Amino acid sequence: MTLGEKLCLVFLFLRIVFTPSSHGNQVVLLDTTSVLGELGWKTYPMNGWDAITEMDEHNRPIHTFQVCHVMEPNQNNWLRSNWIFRQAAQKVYVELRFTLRDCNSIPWVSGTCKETFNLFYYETDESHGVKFKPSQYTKIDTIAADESFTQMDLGDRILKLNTEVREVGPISRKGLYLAFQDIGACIALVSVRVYYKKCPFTLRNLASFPDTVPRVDSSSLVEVRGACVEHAEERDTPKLYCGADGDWLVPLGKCVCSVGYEEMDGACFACRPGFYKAFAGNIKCSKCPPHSFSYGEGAAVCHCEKAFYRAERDPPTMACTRPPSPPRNVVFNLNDTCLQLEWSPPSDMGGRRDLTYNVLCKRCGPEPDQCQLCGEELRFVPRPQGLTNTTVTVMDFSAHANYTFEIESLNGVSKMINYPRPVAAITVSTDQVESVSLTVCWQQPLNISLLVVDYEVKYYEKEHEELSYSSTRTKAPSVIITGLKPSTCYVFSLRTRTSAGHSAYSPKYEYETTDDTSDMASDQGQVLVIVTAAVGGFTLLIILTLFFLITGRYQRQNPVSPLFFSALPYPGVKTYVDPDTYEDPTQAVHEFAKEIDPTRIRIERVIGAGEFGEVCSGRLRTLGKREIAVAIKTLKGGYVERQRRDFLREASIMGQFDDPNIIRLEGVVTRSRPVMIVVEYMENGSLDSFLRKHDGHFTVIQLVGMLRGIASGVRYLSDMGYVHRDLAARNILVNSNLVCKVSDFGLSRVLEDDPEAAYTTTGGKIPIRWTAPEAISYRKFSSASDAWSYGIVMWEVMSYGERPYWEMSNQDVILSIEEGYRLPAPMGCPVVLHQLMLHCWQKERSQRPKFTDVVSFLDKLIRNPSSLLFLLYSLLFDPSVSLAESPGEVVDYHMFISIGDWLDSIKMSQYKSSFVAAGFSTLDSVAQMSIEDVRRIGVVLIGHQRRIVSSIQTLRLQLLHENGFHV
Ligand code: ACK
Repeated sequence: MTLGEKLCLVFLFLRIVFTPSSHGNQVVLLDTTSVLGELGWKTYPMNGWDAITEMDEHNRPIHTFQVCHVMEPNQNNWLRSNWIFRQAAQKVYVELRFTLRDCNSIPWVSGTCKETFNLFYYETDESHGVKFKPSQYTKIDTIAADESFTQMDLGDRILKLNTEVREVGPISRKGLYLAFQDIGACIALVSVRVYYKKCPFTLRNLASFPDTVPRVDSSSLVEVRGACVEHAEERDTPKLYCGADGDWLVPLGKCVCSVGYEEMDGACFACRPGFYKAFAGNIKCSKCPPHSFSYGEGAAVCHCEKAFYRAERDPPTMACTRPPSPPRNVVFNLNDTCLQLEWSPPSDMGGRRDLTYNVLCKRCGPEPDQCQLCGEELRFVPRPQGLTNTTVTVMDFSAHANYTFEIESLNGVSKMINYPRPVAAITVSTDQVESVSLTVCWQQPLNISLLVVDYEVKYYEKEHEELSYSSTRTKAPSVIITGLKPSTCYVFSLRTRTSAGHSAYSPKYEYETTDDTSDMASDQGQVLVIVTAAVGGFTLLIILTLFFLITGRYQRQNPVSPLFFSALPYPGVKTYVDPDTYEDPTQAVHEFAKEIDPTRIRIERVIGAGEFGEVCSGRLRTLGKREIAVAIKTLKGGYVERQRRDFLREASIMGQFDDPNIIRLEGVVTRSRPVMIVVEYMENGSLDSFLRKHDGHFTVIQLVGMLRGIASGVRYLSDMGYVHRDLAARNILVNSNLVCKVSDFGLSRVLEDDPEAAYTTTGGKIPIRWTAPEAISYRKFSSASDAWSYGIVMWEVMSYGERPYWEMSNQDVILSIEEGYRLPAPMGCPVVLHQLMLHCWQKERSQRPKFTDVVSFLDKLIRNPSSLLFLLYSLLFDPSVSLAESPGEVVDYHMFISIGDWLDSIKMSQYKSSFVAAGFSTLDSVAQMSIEDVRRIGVVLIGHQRRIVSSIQTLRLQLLHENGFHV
């Protein structure tokens, strides 16, 4: 045995421990550590490289090749692998692990000992019988050791294992041989691993991407198109790029779950029975709207219950509805030229608001069955069909005839039924038309700054009170009223319509006509004079005095006394003035905001950062020497004039408002530095973070109370003619009493500051998720677009500060809204509140609710919490319906006979034993539980706590309702 062989053999007695390298995205073509039998590699010459196979502790072979002819010159020892099939690889990686002896540590070998070896390859389609010819081989690299070992290392039995990786490629033949050339080093080749890299099969954005082999050129990526998973469809072509290292890069596009399917853990699952999903998108299945159901799985829409329908244009999110009941209380008012029919709306609107009326006229003979349809000679004003008001005027009828009018109420689903629809009928005989006429005059109001559009005189027979009344409009300050009955007491009142709207009605005046109808022939008839005059001052007042001047037969019913009424629609409400209309913005600030002496302000701490500088909390000494808590917005130094103007614009706007639900401006500091805006302090900060911090802590009624406050604030703004444009929970502040106030004013500047605002194609910057479609597309901002945003705020509140549309991109939000998708009800949100949200998100902006109606709707809910269980939103929303009249439909908790059933129904079955173990075994006892109780029994996940607590609240309301509870 040569010295070299001795040196080399020493390796075998040392345990070489190596950790496996990562194989995540590698396809291994050869790994000598996993070959169980002989490797069968060839050596040239035979006594050059030496193959030694040892067994490891798991009895697996370690194939090692050694060579160590360091004493002899001109070594040329080759070791050749077997043929390696390259499979799909275009480029392969060769990983070598070896030890190498340091020549300096071997005496007497200088000149002959080497510290490198060479790696070669030869690509060929032939897998067998290829003779070894070194000249065919291409050199890959000379391999040197990072760490060679010495005699001392041998003594310590520490072996330094080197790992070297080399790339080989591009390879086009079926396979390759590797060859190792030793030129006189002392090497032990411990393992050889040949692999190629691939981007492995993956699922991303509901699309699957196959195993992909990267390009040889490491700077170019392979574009791979994904295939949507089952029940998903492409939204934008899903793509990934396969990088040279086998990593997937740059995900683009995506698939979304198809109609009837929802996303869960990267797959699309069918909606459960009772749920539906009408639009493709990554949204959850929604519960079927009221009066609809889905029996099977994967429903795209829910079918209407028997006798309930959906009109062609009703969105699938809308409850199924039914035709209305007939109109009620039909009355008529007849004079010699016209017949006015009037009725009350039906008691059951069928759950819809698109109510119209048709009037059918029949002319009847003496017998009831001798009726035929009236001819075209009869004129209906405005028309006989499709009436939206509860009145119609019929003209050109014949005297001495019997007419029967059938009035039918219709809504969007009336044509769905083909059986005869119930009508309300009234028969009118025109025999009695004998009347007197009366001229009513009044004096034009003086000093009215507003333009008078016209006057309306309303009158009715005193005996019939206001059941049926007539009214007439005129631009002149007088009108001749014909067709009055002789010897009948009438009640009159008058109102003015100005450019600002209607005034209130004047007080009522009574007048009894005489029995003398002969005046009909005279031009003048009987005359009633109402004298009006205007008094100065901001609010328009009109004095009405009545004189009854009836030629020859003077009668006086009321004492002559001055009476006052307001002619403006909202007495005392100012309109908002855009500060930008002031040439000098400083003038606007001083018009609307008080200048505060800065010595009255004490800044205590910084509470946040605004666009223009810090927001601090502190105290303000009022002029009455009291100290109040305030928030102080500062304008940081180094501002330019434009920034100062933009900063103070907010104060100019806020200073015009005075409402308990609008953040109050205390004043400004503009005459010294820093420039400040001082506003009332709101202890709980902004609503979104407040709700997120207190997830699940409030009752539904408390949340509705907050929403009511916000709606009332925005009602005030819209009455003032101010459009907020950026209503969002982050722009609402909450004080220690949970009172919510609208803040962040400043028009376009607000949007510039808002981190949510994104630039649109039309150039503006808009908080897409909160903004109505017409405002996004063509910047049509109005109180109706504020109503849309208010609906989003409702959703944020009811979901405790969840991000609207979650992680959907702005582009997807716009698209899905366009496709009719609307946010589903947050968990535990009563249906009526979600329906109000949907009402706010009507595409047609005129159909969105007015803030005054929203406030009164929420008031009704607060006054009668059990109404949160009513499903008939449209009934509740109708301002004319009081809750006492509309019991609606109540979710029946009697279905849940046990705690187990209840928990099953809210998908929280896993907590059954926790409830029972903690002694909560009846629904009554559960209804008493607080959130702390829920936590105590072991519900730790916040989402679960929330689901259970909201269901407990509903349950509690149900129980209260059953016990006749009323607030
Ligand atoms: O969520 P927050 O605590 O509430 O953080 C922001 C921060 O200042 C930056 O705007 C808070 N903030 C703004 N105005 C007021 C205020 N009037 N009262 C209390 N905190 C306020 C807001």
